[in-house]
Amino acid sequence: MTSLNFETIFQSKIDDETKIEPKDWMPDAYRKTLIRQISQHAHSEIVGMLPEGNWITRAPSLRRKLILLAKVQDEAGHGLYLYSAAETLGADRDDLVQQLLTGKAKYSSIFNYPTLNWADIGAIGWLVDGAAIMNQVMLTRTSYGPYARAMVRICKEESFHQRQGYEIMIAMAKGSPEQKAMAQDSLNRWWWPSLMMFGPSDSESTHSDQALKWKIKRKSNDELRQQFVDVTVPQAEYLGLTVPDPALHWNEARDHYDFGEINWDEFWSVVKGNGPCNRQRLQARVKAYEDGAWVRDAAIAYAEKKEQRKLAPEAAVKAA
Ligand code: BYC
Repeated sequence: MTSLNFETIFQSKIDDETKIEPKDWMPDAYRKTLIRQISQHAHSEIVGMLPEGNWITRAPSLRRKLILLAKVQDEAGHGLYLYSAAETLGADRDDLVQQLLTGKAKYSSIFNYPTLNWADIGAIGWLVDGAAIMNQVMLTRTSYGPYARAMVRICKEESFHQRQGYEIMIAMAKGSPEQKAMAQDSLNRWWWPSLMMFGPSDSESTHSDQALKWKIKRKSNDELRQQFVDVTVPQAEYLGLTVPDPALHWNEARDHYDFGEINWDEFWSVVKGNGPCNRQRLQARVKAYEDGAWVRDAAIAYAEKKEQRKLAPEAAVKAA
């Protein structure tokens, strides 16, 4: 069969909503795009543990500590499913990790902002996980089977994360005036970076057109961002908090909120490594990798020993 025929079969599967599976033929560029996006997504989950991990020891009660610990552990699990999904495309996990540690790989801009107080943990769950779900629900229908299936479980956990964040925000916003002021301050700091999570505007997005044709993405960056604003503004109103955007207003004709211009210079500066915490985040990951070397060595030594034991009876039979 010619590669043209393979390409036709591939595209007809996409058109018919049949998932592409690891052993199916796929264009190199499709494979490359998926490895790029899935590995960036995995790195985001892993680096995303850091801002919240910072608050596990300082959570205000045992209940809050247990919930936060479970959430941060979930993010590690998401990272692992996603690295596994990238491996089904032939990517080498060690290579992907090295790309993260050397600063070559991207991860979500949002995790380069600091968590200054407990209200930030509420704002992350509410806004960051809220934005992540908006994007990931779409990805449960992505055309690559292993990625779509990983997203189903991840979305269930993310929806618990979003609710735990919103519950913290309710407690803070309905608490003392000082607590309400903390909640407002964290909304002020996290609102715009959360909108940036959806990526550049459609006119600036390099990968969107092709990703939409291949049904890797099912909605554009701007569509998802609008959906997020529409869902989140009433939630802020319920909390009695003000979204920090003077241009925000309901547009009757469009049936959507209009909102102000994102500071794209800030977005690209953070993406290029110059956000408030980029260096700190990479240093933390490098340290974790180095500190974990003995665990990897021990796991490899154990696997080799187990393999040798399995082979030993066979060797004994041969020798007899
Ligand atoms: N930050 O052509 P575009 C979570 C890059 S974590 C940094 O629109 P695409 C959580 C983009 O990579 C959830 N870089 O790209 C964890 C590209 O660069 P390259 C994270 C960004 O891929 C812990 C360039 O800009 N979710 O839930 O079509 C605690 C041009 O962009 C960003 C995912 O990763 C950004 N925000 O669309 C709490 C979802 N945006 O590769 C929560 C999976 C764009 O050409 N990813 N760039 O060098 C996606 O859906 C898509 O990759 C994006 C971007 C919508 C993010």
